[in-house]
Amino acid sequence: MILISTTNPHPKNVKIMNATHSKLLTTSAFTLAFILSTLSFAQAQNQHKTDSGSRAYTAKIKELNPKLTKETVSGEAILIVSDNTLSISLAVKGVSPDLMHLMHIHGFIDGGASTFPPLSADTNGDGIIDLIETHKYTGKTLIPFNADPAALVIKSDTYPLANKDGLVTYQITIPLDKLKEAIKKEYGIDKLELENRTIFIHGIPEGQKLPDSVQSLPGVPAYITVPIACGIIKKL
Ligand SMILES: [Cu+2]
Repeated sequence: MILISTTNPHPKNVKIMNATHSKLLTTSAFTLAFILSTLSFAQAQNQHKTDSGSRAYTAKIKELNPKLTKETVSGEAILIVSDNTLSISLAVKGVSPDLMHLMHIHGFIDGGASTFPPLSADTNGDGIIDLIETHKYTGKTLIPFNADPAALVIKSDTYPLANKDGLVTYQITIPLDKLKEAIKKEYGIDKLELENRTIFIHGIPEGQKLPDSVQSLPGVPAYITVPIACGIIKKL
């Protein structure tokens, strides 16, 4: 890196870089830093090619079911398709601290566009938009943000753990071919289209009160799957 080279004739630049680093977790700086680092990596790998076909997507994560979390949940995810890989990076704050949070891309099998679940999505009127009530707006669970997304194992204990301040982060790069093959086999989806699908963050602590009417997947307690935030994926 030129900026931190000892022969750098402009030592002030080092200070600028440090200032940038301290702001990494503010979402706009986070976005930019991640995109630049991923794209420059991809470019370096693609120098011999005329068209890398890189595409970048972003999702603003906003809270769903605000009564379930003490803090306002907000964050951002960046997805980059480049050089036959998918890189996912996410930072969300305000979630339940010290808790593993299930998070996924949800979507419709037919590729239909998701819409952010409105308050009226709570069809059983228990004050909570549960996972089942989101299906009409955002489709079903497709790709897990765990240690091996392309394996498509939704029931997993390798989802990210929020820190003591309620910040949860996730970063992974996976082979695109493997993911495309898996979603074709598992869901019959021919084309991996990320735009207008939805990223969901789930989960509250086991002891936290939930109405009995809150629905979940068969055999999975509602406190694990109840959505606390989501964001629609848009092409940059
Ligand atoms: Cu999910």
